[in-house]
Amino acid sequence: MSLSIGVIGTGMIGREHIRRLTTVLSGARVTAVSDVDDELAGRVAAAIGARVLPGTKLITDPSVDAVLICSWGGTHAEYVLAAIAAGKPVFCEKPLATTSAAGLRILEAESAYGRRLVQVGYMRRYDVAYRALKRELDRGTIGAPLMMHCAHRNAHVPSFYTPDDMIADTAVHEIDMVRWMFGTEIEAVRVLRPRPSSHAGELPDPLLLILELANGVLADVEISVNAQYGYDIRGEILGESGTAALGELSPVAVRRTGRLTTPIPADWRERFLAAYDVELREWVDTVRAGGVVTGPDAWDGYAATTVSAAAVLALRTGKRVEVAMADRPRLYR
Ligand code: NAD
Ligand code: ISE
Repeated sequence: MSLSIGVIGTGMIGREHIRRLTTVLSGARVTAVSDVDDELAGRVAAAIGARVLPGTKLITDPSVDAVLICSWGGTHAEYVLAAIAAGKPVFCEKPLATTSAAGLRILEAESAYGRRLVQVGYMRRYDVAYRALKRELDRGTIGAPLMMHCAHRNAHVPSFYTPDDMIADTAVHEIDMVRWMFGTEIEAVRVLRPRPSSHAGELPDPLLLILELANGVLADVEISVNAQYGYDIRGEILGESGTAALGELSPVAVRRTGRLTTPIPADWRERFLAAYDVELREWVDTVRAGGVVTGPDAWDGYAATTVSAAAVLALRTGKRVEVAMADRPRLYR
């Protein structure tokens, strides 16, 4: 029997995931959708033969086995809590919550339920290049890690993008990735403001985050959200005896008139296409089999949100901010 999924939020990534669930992956169908934009929800539902339901009704509806949340970040926690209360598996796009307190409420609710139902959409953990980089690190190929240099460049962002979004919406991916890469927590964060780009309007763009990990590794993260030339994600680890970096990913290289050119992805949809496929395929397969999901869990979501909130404070104050994290509940140990 295929898994019946209800999707909340039919914007950019909601529609991407619906396309993936209905035309790429097997074993799942989208039976209901929800969006505060009724007209949009209606159009999306009509195209796939699904029903339109208000978000909280969708979660409890008997035709929905599992929930996929793709609405704006500030709405995620309420829907995740409703899914836990209904005892339904829930895949929540990042961030899990927009405040550390809301993340903590989710940890408490899931712990009280007694079984992990929540997975968070930190898809870099499923990306072939990040996985290869982690394999080299774990094999000890480059010796003990000392630093990681990261860059996260968006060609453009919408005009409503705020300085906080540069961290909570964009840098939060690197925050999750370095925790996973090094298997340790981030203890403190600083945010520096280089000379702003003339393409950035009022935004302090680019930013440079310095993440201090509990194992002594320092990760620097360049966030540029008006990079113009394309979507470019970089990462290099400096170890005691070598370096390992994400490779160049283009399937084609053109040599012509004295130049070598390779295409650069336009945006996250193109760059992480395959990672989203693997991420959702594993989630669907595990939930269908009645298993416990193995991807980034509510603790990972809580930790990323807590570090991101510390980084927002560091951006606003210009100070080094220590990350105040709750004790990890037994369910996530
Ligand atoms: P979007 O604005 O294109 O779509 C969001 C949709 O949610 C909109 O249609 C909006 O009307 C709807 N919505 C807002 N509040 C709602 C509510 N209370 N109930 C139901 N629907 C509601 O945004 P997007 O780019 O698709 O991003 C959505 C989420 O996905 C964000 O949290 C974002 O961070 C995340 N995202 C993750 C990735 C990734 O790489 N993993 C990429 C893009 C977006
Ligand atoms: C977007 O929400 C994502 O999650 C993308 O992966 C990220 O690159 C982009 O900066 C965000 O706006």
